[in-house]
Amino acid sequence: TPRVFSGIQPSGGLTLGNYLGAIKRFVDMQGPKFATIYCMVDLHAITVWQDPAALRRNTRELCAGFIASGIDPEQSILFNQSQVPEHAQLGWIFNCVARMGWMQRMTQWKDKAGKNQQNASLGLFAYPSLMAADILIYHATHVPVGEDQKQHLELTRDIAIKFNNDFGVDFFPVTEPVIEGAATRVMSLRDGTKKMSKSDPSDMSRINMTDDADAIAQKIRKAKTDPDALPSEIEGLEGRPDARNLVNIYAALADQSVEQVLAEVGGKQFREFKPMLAELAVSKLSPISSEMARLMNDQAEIDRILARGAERARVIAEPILRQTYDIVGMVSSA
Ligand code: AQP
Repeated sequence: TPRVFSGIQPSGGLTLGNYLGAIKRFVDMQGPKFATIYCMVDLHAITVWQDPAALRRNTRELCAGFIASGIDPEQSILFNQSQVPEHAQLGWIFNCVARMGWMQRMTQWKDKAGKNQQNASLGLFAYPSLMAADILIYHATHVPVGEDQKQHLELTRDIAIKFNNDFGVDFFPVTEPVIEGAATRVMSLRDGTKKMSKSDPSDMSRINMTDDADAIAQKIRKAKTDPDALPSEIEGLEGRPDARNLVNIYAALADQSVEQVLAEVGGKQFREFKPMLAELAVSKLSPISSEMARLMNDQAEIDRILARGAERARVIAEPILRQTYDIVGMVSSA
């Protein structure tokens, strides 16, 4: 069975962007077609400063978010990255395969490092190389992600190809990004040209998975829009990023296409559409947030799930690391 791998950073609370762009699609990929492996990438999170207590809490809350959204920890392998040391070990090998120039071209590096690159961590620069290791340590072939991760996945392919060429082997597979659906890029509620993000200083820019019904309704009511009515065809959303964003969110939450949504709501004003969207969002998200809160009451159980997931992950990762070391020429004890 082909393997699916994806991860989310415990660098803050989950947003609607993470849910629609990633977790909801992770749930869809569970089933007989794929072996699914989902990870809380804590080693990635610390590429920028994380308060240790907050990191621990965010990791557990993220695990609760996965399960509350429908990831079954029996069917999928669910774990946190630092408990499977093979990620970091393969990441080091890939640091020696990847080129500085490749990393320098990454838009996430440029955005996150900002003007003062000299002051960014070395880990932030090497982020995509560790991400390639996350995927390839399982020989995963399918990686569901949001649009913003496309460039990193291309780099993962480049690393796999260069490794195979350098050592004259056909060892690492070339992975396929799976970027599908209406919400591969959920935008800020305050600015339809900016990605909705955990780390945006404005809480009004995003819907958090832990927001209550009132907060969700208020954020949608205050979301930026334009004065025009909704179009009945998709072309009518061109040049209207805020309108497009709300329609995309509606479509993704309702499991409909954008065309279907516009056929239904075309001609309506935002003052009519926003309450519809708020009601839909609350009906889909509040069961998840209450289940998250319930799961967070038993942290020992969450820790057991993560430890068990890590054990299962290592069964796959350990032999692949051993073979990699062998290909590279490391002397082993066996
Ligand atoms: N706005 C988004 N729309 C669609 N997908 C999104 N993803 C993130 N934001 C959106 C997808 O969620 C997965 C996990 O992302 P991540 O936590 O590893 O990192 P990120 O992309 O950096 O997320 P944030 O929320 O923007 O965090 P910060 O603010 O810390 O940088 C990925 O599949 C991503 O595509």
